[in-house]
Amino acid sequence: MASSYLDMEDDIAALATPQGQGALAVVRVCGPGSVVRMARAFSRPEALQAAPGHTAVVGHVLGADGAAVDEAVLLVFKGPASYTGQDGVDLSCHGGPASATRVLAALEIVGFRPALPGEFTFRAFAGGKLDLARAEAVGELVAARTVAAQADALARLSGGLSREIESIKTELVRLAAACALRLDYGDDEAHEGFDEELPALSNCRKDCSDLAATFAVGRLLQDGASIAAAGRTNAGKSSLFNRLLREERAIVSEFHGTTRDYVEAALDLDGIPVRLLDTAGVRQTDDPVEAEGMRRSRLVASGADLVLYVVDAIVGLFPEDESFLAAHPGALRVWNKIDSPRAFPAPEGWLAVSAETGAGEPWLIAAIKAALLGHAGPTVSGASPSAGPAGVRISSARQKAALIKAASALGDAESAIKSRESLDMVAVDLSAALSALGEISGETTPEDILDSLFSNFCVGK
Ligand SMILES: Nc1nc2c(ncn2[C@@H]2O[C@H](COP(=O)(O)OP(=O)(O)OP(=O)(O)O)[C@@H](O)[C@H]2O)c(=O)[nH]1
Ligand SMILES: [Mg+2]
Repeated sequence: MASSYLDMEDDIAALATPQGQGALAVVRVCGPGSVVRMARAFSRPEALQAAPGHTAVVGHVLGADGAAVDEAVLLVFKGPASYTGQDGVDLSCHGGPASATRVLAALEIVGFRPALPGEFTFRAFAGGKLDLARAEAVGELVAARTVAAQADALARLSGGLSREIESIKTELVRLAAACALRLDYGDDEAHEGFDEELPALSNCRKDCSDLAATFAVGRLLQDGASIAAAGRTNAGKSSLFNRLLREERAIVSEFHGTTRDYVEAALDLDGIPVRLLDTAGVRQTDDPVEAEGMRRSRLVASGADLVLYVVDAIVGLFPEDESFLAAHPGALRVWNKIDSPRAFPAPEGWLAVSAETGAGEPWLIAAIKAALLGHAGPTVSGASPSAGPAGVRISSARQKAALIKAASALGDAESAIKSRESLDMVAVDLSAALSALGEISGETTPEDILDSLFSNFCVGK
């Protein structure tokens, strides 16, 4: 039978460091019987079992025949004062794939089950060590590709988002209690006097909407975006690509058709992890290889989050440019080579740049960021896309959906009060909002969603 996250009595093991060569490899085990089980594959079983939490024991991990498979430092954790809340051991063995493979095999022999992705963090969540928002932040922290994305995830892991959700929930619980009291003692005029709670209700709704709107930036920091440079041959796409990368990555030449296949590179654009793509320029050609390159480039450009459409300011606009832009209205229009005395002035709506001198680059970067944020949202009208009420941001679509659900239930509650509907209706809306917010912290999150959330983690986390 397939193992499940709910098999929390199992003793589990996994490699916590990446596969490959390194100074150390860390193998992690946890579970109620993990220390005793570990002792069965260790050269100093008594010392390990007697070790208090947060102490280290040095010895050899033993294989089935009792022979040493590696020397390791075992850091012992005793629940509940551990990451997962359960007993566990972090084994630092020698780096390199062979040591870790032999250690893991030795652990399986004594009955450890290979951990599922994110299973250690799941146990921390199930054991009440982390709420769901913080557990998600653990995965995001590991996956962060830029310093800004890492800092964003760390703020969530430190509880910034959880505290914000908790404070909205506390206020909603107070409102729900006030509502219930009125319903208990009320008569037909039960709604009277509740009008005074409208500002409090409206503040909660606004906090939920503002937080939902931070998804635009939060998602961009975590997931990043793909940006493709497209245009006719010789427009300066590869030159622009190299300038943005600060590296002579793609070949640049005065010959038309220099880039034959698309080239891609990772770029940290003011904290946004970007996959930057240079594509083959478009022109009439009889060369089947160049035609194939153009076909692939078109595919890449149509799959990108943003297209930088580059035109050579020395030759100006051609009908092909107009038809590309008509088909890609979201593309940023880049008028390149403005340093040349022969350059035509940039038409309205075009960003004048020089890939060669860097002129106009700050405006180009600002326009790219604005375009990416425009693409990502915000979907809650009137809300700021930057940071939420307490400077925190959300980063998952699941959190955003829950916040929109909560905001909409609170909007319904406001309308019910204003139109003097029965307070029963208000109570139902408040309870719906609380339950939606509970999905973020994990109190009301269905099991299948938990499964899919943790299965996106890496093994060993
Ligand atoms: N003066 C000037 N020349 C530029 C500028 N950008 C590119 N060039 C020149 O334009 C020519 C073509 O540049 P590339 O970057 O190779 O152009 P491309 O769009 O990648 O061309 P293909 O790969 O053929 O599609 C080269 O000779 C570059 O040096 C610029 O900003 N100013
Ligand atoms: Mg090129």
